[in-house]
Amino acid sequence: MLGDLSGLRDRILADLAAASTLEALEALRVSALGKKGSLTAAFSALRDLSPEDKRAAGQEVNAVKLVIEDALAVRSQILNDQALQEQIKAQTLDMTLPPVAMGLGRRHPLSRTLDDIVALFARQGFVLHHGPDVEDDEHNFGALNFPAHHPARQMHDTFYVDQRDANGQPMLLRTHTSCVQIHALKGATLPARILAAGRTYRCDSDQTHTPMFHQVEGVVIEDGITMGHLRGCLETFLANFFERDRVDIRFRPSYFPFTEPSAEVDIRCRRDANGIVIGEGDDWLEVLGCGMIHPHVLTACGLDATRHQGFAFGLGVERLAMLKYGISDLRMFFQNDGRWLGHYGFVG
Ligand code: 2NL
Repeated sequence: MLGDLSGLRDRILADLAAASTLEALEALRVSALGKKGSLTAAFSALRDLSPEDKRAAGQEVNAVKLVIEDALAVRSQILNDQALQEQIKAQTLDMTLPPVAMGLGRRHPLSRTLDDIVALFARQGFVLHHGPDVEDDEHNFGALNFPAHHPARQMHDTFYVDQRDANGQPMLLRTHTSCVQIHALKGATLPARILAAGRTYRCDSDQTHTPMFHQVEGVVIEDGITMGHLRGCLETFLANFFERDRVDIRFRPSYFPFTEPSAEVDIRCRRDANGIVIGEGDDWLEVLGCGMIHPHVLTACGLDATRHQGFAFGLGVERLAMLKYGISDLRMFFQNDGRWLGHYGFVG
């Protein structure tokens, strides 16, 4: 047993050098140094030697054991490093890659709806404008013909922030996207087709209201523009949005401070057991609001209301997304439930 000690050592060292996984290395350790291991057997064989031989042979076996333990430690270090490198490589996330393209996420149905709406109005020549979420009283109310202390201001359930404007009035979170239109109209060259899209805020939360929601608004100022043009613009948009050849709409008289006359727009629909079918049937469904821009609004934007006129409309993105995709609970939009997004989200 002790005779081929150097042969045993060389074989074990060769096996160690060839071990390519930590599991294989552990198996080798057990087969050499374990209870029934080959080197352990060499130690046991010392028992049968004379005391003089035992001493010299014992030192030899011990030396081999130390060499093998060293080799084990070195190989173990190398394999551990390799395993770590592989783990790091496997876990690498390239944050610059679009998650949707990697199959890791979905486009939120609201983002998709908002982009679709903007693209459809862009086809009709509207240019998209942006504005701040925190606004002053003048842009959110004053310029839009909400008189001071008018009850309509309360109707909007405004969120005020701890900051004041140049007139000492508290700043607020915009309650509609119309303020973006005011900013844009103030510097506009005419004719103008202006679109505003984004987040709006009202202190209201129940089954059909969330404190943050999205609007798209359009304003057109052009010589000779009429309510008839407004109707055509909305008919074209709604047919495209709901992917129908044409849709019937009807205008119902309404009231907004910033338009006169004002109308609510209904779309023809049918309600059946599966929900609402848009574009056919004998029912009507309200989809948006619109009107001719009030002269006070034009004046507030520095335009001569005796020479210029225009139309405007506003719509709720959540409402249109719910109708198009058959989503029944508004609050699901904001819960970021992965299962819900997996169902209603969009790939690409
Ligand atoms: C609705 C109704 C509407 C407008 C928004 C507007 C903007 C300016 C001047 C006049 Cl600068 N009007 N916007 C007009 C009519 C209706 O929104 O139900 N939105 C969800």
